[in-house]
Amino acid sequence: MASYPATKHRPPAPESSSGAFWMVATMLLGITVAIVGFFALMMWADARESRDAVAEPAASSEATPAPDGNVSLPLASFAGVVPENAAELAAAHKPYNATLPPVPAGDLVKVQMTLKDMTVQIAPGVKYNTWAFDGHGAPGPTINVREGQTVEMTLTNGGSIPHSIDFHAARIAPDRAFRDAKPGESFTFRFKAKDPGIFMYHCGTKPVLAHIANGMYGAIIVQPKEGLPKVDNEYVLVGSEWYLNGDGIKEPASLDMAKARARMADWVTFNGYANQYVTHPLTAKPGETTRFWVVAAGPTNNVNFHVVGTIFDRAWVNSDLTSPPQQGVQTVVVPAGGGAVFDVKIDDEGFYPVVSHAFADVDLGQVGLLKVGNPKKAASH
Ligand SMILES: [Cu+2]
Repeated sequence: MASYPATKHRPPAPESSSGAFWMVATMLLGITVAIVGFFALMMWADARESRDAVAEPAASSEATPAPDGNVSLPLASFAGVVPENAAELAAAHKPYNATLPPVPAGDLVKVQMTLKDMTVQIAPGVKYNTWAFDGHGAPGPTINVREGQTVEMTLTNGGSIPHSIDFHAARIAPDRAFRDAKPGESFTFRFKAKDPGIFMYHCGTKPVLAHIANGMYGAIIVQPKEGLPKVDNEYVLVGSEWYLNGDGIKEPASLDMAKARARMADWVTFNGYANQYVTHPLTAKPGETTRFWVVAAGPTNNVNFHVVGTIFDRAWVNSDLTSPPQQGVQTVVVPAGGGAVFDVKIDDEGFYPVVSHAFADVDLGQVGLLKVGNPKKAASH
């Protein structure tokens, strides 16, 4: 900064004591300028520091708590954690019946569901506190109707908090039909099954992520009026994943909402229990055609449906049963909240793994076997 000699602008100094006065005044002015300069420098440095702090990510190791008190990191995984006698428990487990139930007769199909808090096993020796369906667990019962039938749904809330039921197969005002039922309350609504396909149903009470993650889902099938090509075996597979706050071995686990948000599943299943159709395979005879009705319940994961060792002869992608099926397809994405239908004719005896080809999910339990004929030994897929 340039400085100017004060004397230049100074009026002529009177003789004697006024010289000392100007000397003191000049010194005071100099000191003032120095102080003001010092503070200006400090303020500039401060401003620069705060700008840098905004630009740089927070270095703090503490996670920000989520609104429900969960912290987002770190998250503990219980993937694959089973007790020592897991093989024995898996063999003793009664698998969820995947066989498609028959279509009831008549124009009106009455469905009764009771929601209930219950502890179920989701893998050998792994217990989980669900909000699920009385008499079924998770998934709920498979409903199979024909296009044109009317479904009369009676929902009873036997749980401890409000729940609801959202049918993707319905065209209906959701604020009335899919409303919350208080604990102990029952209510009934009807809808006409107008659109053929396989559809998800689920509890739609907020937060939906928690209600689906806790087991509140299932499949409803609407057969097209004119029917699909006749097949020999029909199986329904509902994909879903589980997020645990403990290993579930000594004490039942409950939902870890932070893991559900982070998509960090511990177990991924077909029909609610890891690997159950590996231990208890689905069956077909050589030369038969098998139909898979698949829903991805999520709450978040898709099912990348694939049968190892074969190719789909017919695939109704997105369960659009009003259009011709695709042919010769290897893998089809069934989106979370969506469905698809697959026909496969297998001639050679053997074990054919049925998977989501997102292999992290196979690793976490979303795999089964289709046993064709009477092969000697299970495949190792
Ligand atoms: Cu619910």
